Amino acid sequence: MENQQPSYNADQIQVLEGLEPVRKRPGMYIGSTSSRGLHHLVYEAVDNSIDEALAGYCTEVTVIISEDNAIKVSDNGRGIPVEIHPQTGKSTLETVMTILHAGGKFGGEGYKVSGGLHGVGISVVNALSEYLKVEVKREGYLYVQEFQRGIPISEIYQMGTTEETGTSMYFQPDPEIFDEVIFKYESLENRLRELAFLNKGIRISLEDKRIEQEKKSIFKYDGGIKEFVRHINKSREALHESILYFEKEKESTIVEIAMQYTDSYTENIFSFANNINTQEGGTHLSGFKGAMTRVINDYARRNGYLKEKDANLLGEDIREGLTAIVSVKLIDPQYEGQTKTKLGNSEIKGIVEGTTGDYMDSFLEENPADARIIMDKSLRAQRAREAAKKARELTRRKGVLENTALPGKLADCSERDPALCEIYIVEGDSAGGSAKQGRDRATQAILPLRGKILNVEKARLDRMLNFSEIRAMITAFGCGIGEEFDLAKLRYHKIIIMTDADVDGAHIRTLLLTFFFRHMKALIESGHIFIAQPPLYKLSRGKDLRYAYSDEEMRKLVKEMSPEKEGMVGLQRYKGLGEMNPEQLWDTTMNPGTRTLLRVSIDEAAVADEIFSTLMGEKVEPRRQFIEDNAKYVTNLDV
Ligand code: 0RA
Repeated sequence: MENQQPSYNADQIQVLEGLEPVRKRPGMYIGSTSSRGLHHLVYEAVDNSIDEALAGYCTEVTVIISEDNAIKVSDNGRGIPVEIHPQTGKSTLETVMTILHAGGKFGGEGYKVSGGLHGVGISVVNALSEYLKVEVKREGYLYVQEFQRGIPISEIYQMGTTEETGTSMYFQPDPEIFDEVIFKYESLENRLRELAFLNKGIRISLEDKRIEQEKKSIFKYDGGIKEFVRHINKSREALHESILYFEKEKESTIVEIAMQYTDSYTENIFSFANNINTQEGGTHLSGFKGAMTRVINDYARRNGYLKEKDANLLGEDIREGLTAIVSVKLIDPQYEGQTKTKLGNSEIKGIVEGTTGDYMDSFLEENPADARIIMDKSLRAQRAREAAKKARELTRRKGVLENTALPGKLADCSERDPALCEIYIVEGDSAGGSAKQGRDRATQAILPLRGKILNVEKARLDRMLNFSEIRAMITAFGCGIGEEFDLAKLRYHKIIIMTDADVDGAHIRTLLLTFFFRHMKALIESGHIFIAQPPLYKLSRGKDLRYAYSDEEMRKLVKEMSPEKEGMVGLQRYKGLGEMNPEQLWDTTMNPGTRTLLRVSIDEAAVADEIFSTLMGEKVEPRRQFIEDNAKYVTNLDV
């Protein structure tokens, strides 16, 4: 867009909108005012620097969590222009900071590649910060301007000279807007690592300067998504050494794909559009899958892997064990779907299908040894699928998977509206017994599980169905599994995992979550999976009975209950759910009026995958390393 000379093109006559709507309805612009929305501010600021890098003018982005829990995002790009903007009569800097959606249009860039999930622009960060200071190094000078809740509290001023160029923003999110202003290092770290993988060569660093938690991470991947695939596969056994990779530009869309087969039984494809994780997939993913299925079948026929009489390989056969990153960068992305994470641009399907097809055709021709490995894996998956189908038909004939034959161990509830029903998956028969007696029979069903369930990370679906605990869950939930999964048939809208607060309990919980993640992912995505929070301690003094859910709360309660003499409080540490009687279990953990439930979500699919494959996979060393590195994090990862 030519915006330097004044002209009267229709697309340049636009309403200049101030920032009041952003403060009135923040959720509309950043999704929510929870922790998630708070972190979104950082990503919005970082996206602007990434855009500058993608335009070819910036190599480094640094993010600092300052001692006062504010954020500073800096880059070494060209710096936001400071001259008077013809349309507003103010500096471009002030225009970009104070006018909604001004970023792209006023900045004069052809197109913005990242621009955040909501693509809202830096002015939104300004509007939602109680204080923001922007520094621009440009044309020999350092310029500064300060704002409060989006309103300039200074003119733009010069603060000396500099040979450098770049932009930096320091901002304090507004506590009037956000539920809580506390930044999580791990959340920022995960997203910045992902951005570094998706934008090869950019150095992105994160530094925590808060007292007692000083930390620093630096991410720079010259191999980009190729290294992303290696990272994802580090806890898996790769079937071939090389990582398949290509980057191609077609009709101003950049397609970049990396992949590698592993001996795993699940597919692991992550798709991105303009650096946004498209969790619901979309046209780019369809194009990729379509091309893979077509090219591999063609190759299999041409080279005798499939005989004339053989059935074609299905998409799921050729994707078993495949880890892939599909990343596209395009002009004007359209997002659809429930969570607006499904790419809708129809022209992208053909572009990805074409580029992937061309690349795969030559790769298979030029690398017959790797091609053989891919053929063998796909053919084995096809045979296993056919065997599993037979096994399923057999089990179905025996009635095990039928909705009507509810498992014997299930104590069902009487309510029939699934929206009002809950099912507690309880560890062990004894806790199951207490839960059965303590529950609200109308709405709460109890399914006790005996001992450990099978680690599904190490087995295909057909083997899993041999386990009665797995079958009991499938039949109780009522929504089937695998291809036949149907969320609409779910019999309980809350599925609540209730395990002991010890290592075994955590293990069972992880096994259950892995099972849901791999085979009933929609249950997690649609927010139906919860984790119960049983208390860790019982405190008593005379008739005064209280429960503590953390060590911190326990210490607080001890003080509260015995202000004068500490020794008088009876303290019991619960080792398992079985130590509570039915009434106590109801009071502390199951009563919908007073209990706390944690809803399980998978915002960061690649991270979730890493966690499950590392904790549950075959390789021991990465698991040991992961647990060592993340001892603190693992306790919270699944919620
Ligand atoms: C518009 C034009 C130009 C740079 C930028 C925007 C810019 C914005 C941000 C936000 C964060 N970092 C940034 N870096 C650059 C360049 C105009 C020119 O020099 O020709």
